[in-house]
Parts: sequence; C-alpha cells; structure tokens
Amino acid sequence: MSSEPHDPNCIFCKIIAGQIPSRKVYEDEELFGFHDIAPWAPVHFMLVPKRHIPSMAQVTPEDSALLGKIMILAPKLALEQGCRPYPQGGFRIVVNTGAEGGQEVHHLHVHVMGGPRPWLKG
Ligand code: DGP
Repeated sequence: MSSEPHDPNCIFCKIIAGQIPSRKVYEDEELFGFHDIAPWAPVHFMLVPKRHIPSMAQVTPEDSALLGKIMILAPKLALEQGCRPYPQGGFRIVVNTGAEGGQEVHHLHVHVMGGPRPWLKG
C-alpha cells in the first residue's frame, strides 16, 4: 500500500463514498468512474482508484495491475460514453500530476476525453 485508503478531506474520496453526488460511469471493488463537473470535451469522464493515492508521483510497482486495469477500461468506457471508434474517432487520456502538472484535485485520476474535435488543441 502506498497511501492511506481514504482521506476524509478529499473531494474524490467523498464522491466515491457517495457523500457528494456524481454522474457515475463505472464502479467495481477498486475503481470508480464519473463525469467531470467541468468538461473539456464533449465526452469527459475520470477513472480513479477508490484507495486514496494522491497522484502518479506516489504509485509503486504494487499498483501496476490497478493502473493496467484503468488503461484497459478506458477505451471500452469511452465508446460506451459516446466517443466514436478508432481510427476516425478516439479519445485522449490525461493524468495531471502535481501543481506544475496542472493537478488540482490530489487524488489520482485519469481523464478520458473525446468527441467531435473542436475542443482538441496541441
Ligand atoms: P485536475 O486538474 O487534473 O486535478 O482535474 C480535476 C478535475 O476534477 C477537474 O477537471 C474538475 C473535476 N472536479 C472537481 N471537483 C469536482 C466535483 O465535485 N465533481 C466532479 N464530477 N468533478 C469535479
């Protein structure tokens, strides 16, 4: 274990616990997926571990299966949420890490974004 299971002050821990409402796209024993409240793209949801890992900077080899599961789930859920199939369609995966990485919520989260392209830059 690389961190405490839950942080009572963490907004994503509260979402996972159902204390703050969210638009859920996925849940199992170790992962939770929900729509971003401020979407950057027509389809924009996040996948998060239920265990409170602050960021990618704290993951360890013990988290390999968890991270792999997120990456395998992302394409499946992207299609379910309305992204068009590869190669004309597709999606972007972003994991902001630390202040200089643009991370605002310090509970590891994988953004999955897609849909018609005008939102996409860079
Ligand atoms: P980041 O900058 O990578 O830490 O992204 C955090 C994202 O979390 C940001 O795009 C907005 C989203 N977010 C923040 N608070 C809430 C919330 O209460 N509910 C939901 N669904 N999303 C939130």
